[in-house]
Amino acid sequence: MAVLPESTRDGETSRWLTGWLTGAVDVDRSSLLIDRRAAVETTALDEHSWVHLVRGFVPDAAAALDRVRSTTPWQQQEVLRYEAYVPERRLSSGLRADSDPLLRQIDLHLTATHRQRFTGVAAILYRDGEDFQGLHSDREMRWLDDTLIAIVVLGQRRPFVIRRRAPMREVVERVPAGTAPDDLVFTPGEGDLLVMGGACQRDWLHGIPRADTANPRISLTWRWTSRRGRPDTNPGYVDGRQFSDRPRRPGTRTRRP
Ligand SMILES: O=C(O)CCC(=O)C(=O)O
Repeated sequence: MAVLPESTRDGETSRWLTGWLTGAVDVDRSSLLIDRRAAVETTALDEHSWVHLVRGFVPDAAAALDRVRSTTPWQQQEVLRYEAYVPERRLSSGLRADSDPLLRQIDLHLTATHRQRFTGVAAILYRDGEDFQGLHSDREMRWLDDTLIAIVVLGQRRPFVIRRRAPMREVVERVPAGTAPDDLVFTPGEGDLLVMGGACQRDWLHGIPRADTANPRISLTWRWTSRRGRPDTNPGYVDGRQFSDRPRRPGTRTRRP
């Protein structure tokens, strides 16, 4: 596997990254686990936000799913709701991008494509269709005017719903994700790459609703923010919500499943 040069002097890194994308960098093709030249389909959500979908980005997604599922130290995250910690309906884990050849190649590819260093990798396991993720945006990045969220999805194709953020007084979940007339629904899975960009985390929500399937789905997420603009200072779900005079407790806690 070719290695990205450490040096950023004299455009060496830039030339290397261009070579990676065009195939000019000398790589042992049999060790490639991604399709560097897979076509990118772009959907403009509005003039500030967009979604890229790259179908078949991980050609042998079934093998990748088995490996990531069996080697990841999955954790059960619990979220403080009122007075009780409630388990999330999914398992998750933080992985190092250099811990596995597939993750390393994806990381390299995202760096080459977007010319930014991402933070990665947040892994989520939806064990079956009962595991889900409600509509939300990745506000924990705080600077939301210009972000990239790149998600490689292994396993079951399921609706990935994108909805324009409503005014604060509207309760988002009143209309289930994927059923509002203006909802956009993508169905990444089986090795596709989906990237949300621009002001998508500021102006739009995304979620993975419950689905009628017994099959697993794994998402691997890389994030980047330009840190430009005004940071979002509203409390996030990790801050928890407490409606008593007991001392404030952490908004989330983690245990092994
Ligand atoms: O699983 C996915 O495809 C999306 C994950 C997600 O929205 C998140 O972790 O914030």
